[in-house]
Amino acid sequence: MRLSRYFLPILKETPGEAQVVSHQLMLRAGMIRQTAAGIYAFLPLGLRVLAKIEGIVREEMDRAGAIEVLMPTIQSADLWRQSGRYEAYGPEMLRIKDRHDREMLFSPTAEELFTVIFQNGAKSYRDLPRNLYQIQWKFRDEVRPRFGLMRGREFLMKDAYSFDLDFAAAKHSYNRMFIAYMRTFARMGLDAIPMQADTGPIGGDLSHEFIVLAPTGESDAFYDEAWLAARDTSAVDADDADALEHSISGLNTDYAATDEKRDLAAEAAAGDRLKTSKGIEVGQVFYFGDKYTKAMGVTVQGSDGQPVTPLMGSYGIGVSRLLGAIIEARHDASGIVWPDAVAPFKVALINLRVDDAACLAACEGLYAELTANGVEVLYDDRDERGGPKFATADLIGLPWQLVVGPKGIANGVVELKRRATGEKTELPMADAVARLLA
Ligand code: 5CA
Repeated sequence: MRLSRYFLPILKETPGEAQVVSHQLMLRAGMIRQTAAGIYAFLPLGLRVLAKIEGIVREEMDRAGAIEVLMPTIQSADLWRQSGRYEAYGPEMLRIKDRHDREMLFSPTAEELFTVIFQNGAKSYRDLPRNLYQIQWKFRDEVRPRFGLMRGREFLMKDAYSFDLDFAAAKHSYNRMFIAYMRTFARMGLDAIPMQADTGPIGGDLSHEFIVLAPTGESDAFYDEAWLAARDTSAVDADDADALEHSISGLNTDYAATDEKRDLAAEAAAGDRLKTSKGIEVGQVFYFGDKYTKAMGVTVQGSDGQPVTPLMGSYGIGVSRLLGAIIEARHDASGIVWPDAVAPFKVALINLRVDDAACLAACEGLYAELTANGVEVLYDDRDERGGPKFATADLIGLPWQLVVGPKGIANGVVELKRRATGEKTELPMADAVARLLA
């Protein structure tokens, strides 16, 4: 992408409306704009990151055996009356009337709809286990939307719903999601700690929140410092229910709980190892058994011909919130430092002298070659001085900067800078290309 033709409305000043660094940087880097309280437009750069995050979430869900669907955002009140949640949900639910005076709502979560859709398609025990998921916009009329995408009113969520015949199978489904979440967040460069959590309006008695430690987080976290060491869950075999249960209970021997689930005896046992911190909840998993299937009269035929009420869990990831969480974890004084896996482009190609024929030819050649090889390049071909170009590249945080100037070109070299470390290397053009293709 040529910057001269892109839509990247950078702000020079930090907007007064933003209190936390991720919100400030997203506004300054031209990623998002607020259109109403807690409601945001995604500009091209923000949309690219959102799509990268979605991509990782989708790959890990698919790998865990979940099946993607897409449900409507607008649902009927009657559907929610079947579970009793239409009245129970309270003012966070955005209630709407259509032209015929029918009561509708904008989905804040989707247990009811997935339950009905599942019932419609599943008749016997052979249709279970299943896990259906979507990546879809939600609306919650939060009293205090704040911190940009972190507590929005309209936000993008990945929500998955599992259906099983008995508790052992349902626990395996829960564990599969648990391990998929560990992998998902690790791929985004985040250390997310699973913590025992309260279930709130979703219900049930087993739940974990995945918390990224950050001073600007809104959750209170209490955990054993053993969690601060990296955990590698990549080798765990999620198909083997016993091995998976063993790995997860192994992980959970180290204490970690949110405010509502604190266990003072466990905290005393942790002694000096107990840490407290603010954190950002990037995902939550719930097991709630037959809460919805029973209320909504869902059964399938069991292997003995008798009706069985499926047991459910639901599993959410705050996809748009993750943009904020990643920036909170990965930034410096000059701007965002994107982890490679979610960066909107891999390289900022910076031409220091657009009026110099040799620089121009070198940049055009590099841009063509990198792009042809599938490298995502944002090419700063604007007629600007070096200073603002470097400032823009640092602010938007692309992992690499490839800098082309007249002195270097005279000697046949370009400069490659790694955004995360600031390390700069001068090297021949072909070597720079090879490094970026690796
Ligand atoms: N139905 C269940 C799981 S599918 C559910 O709704 N879970 S939840 O309430 O925990 O939401 C899932 C995730 O959405 C949360 O972990 C959080 O990361 C994100 N989320 C919740 N509220 C907001 C909000 N107001 N703004 C941005 N993200 C949010």
